[in-house]
Amino acid sequence: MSREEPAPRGLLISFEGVDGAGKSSHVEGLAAELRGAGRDVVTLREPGGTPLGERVRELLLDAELERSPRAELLLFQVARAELVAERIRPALEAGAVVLIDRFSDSTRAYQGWGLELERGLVEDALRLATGGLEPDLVILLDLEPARGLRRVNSAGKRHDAIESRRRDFLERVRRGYLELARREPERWLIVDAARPPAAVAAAVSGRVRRLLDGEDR
Ligand code: Z5A
Repeated sequence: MSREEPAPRGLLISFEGVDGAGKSSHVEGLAAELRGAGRDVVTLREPGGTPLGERVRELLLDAELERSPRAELLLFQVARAELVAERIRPALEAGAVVLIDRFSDSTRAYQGWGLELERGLVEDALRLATGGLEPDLVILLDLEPARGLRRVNSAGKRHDAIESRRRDFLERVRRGYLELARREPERWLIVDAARPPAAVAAAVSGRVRRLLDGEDR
């Protein structure tokens, strides 16, 4: 884990991918499996997870509310700073496995690649929010954006401010994720999220078990 602040003892595992890739489903599935094996597991999602973060989430997902790219970048970091301080660091210090539905790489992919904000700005904002905390493992559920949106729509979920952006935005986001994964293959797992849920879950579970057994640390 790379960090600028004291070393937490638990493990931080993030799930990333375009909308509808299956992150929420697999966070819950993996949490159930790990709890069944006697692990202390905390599940979180971004943006949100604290009273302040949930208020910021409402602002961010409000399709009627216009925002500039920099304002959006900062709003995500407000929610994240609170989550890191109030939930993630305490859980890691207590030795828990923290499974989080989106973390810093969502900002890199959506605000960096998607909105095309300068990389240095994005990294500065992230450092402010996280103090340098990065996941031990990033699980990228890789899916063609159009397919993810079809899944979201058929699940009856609303089309929020960010989901309603054009397809070329989400194509850039996907390319961003794949580039991030290519740079750090030892810390990222890319799973083909077009495969059936059981196959995706098996790939996720195998890699996480190796990490927990200490083989990948
Ligand atoms: N955002 C950002 O821009 N910058 C940031 O820093 C952060 C976030 C942190 C949050 O939206 C938005 O904020 C998001 C990024 C942006 N952009 N958008 N839009 P959210 O939290 O409301 O939604 P989401 O994160 O995009 O997740 P989602 O729409 O809930 O999708 P998901 O969690 O990846 O998928 P799911 O709910 O688990 O599955 C969707 C459906 O597909 C469901 O019916 C499943 O049963 C089905 N499914 C799942 N896996 C499969 C497989 N393998 N086959 C078939 N069907 C499947």
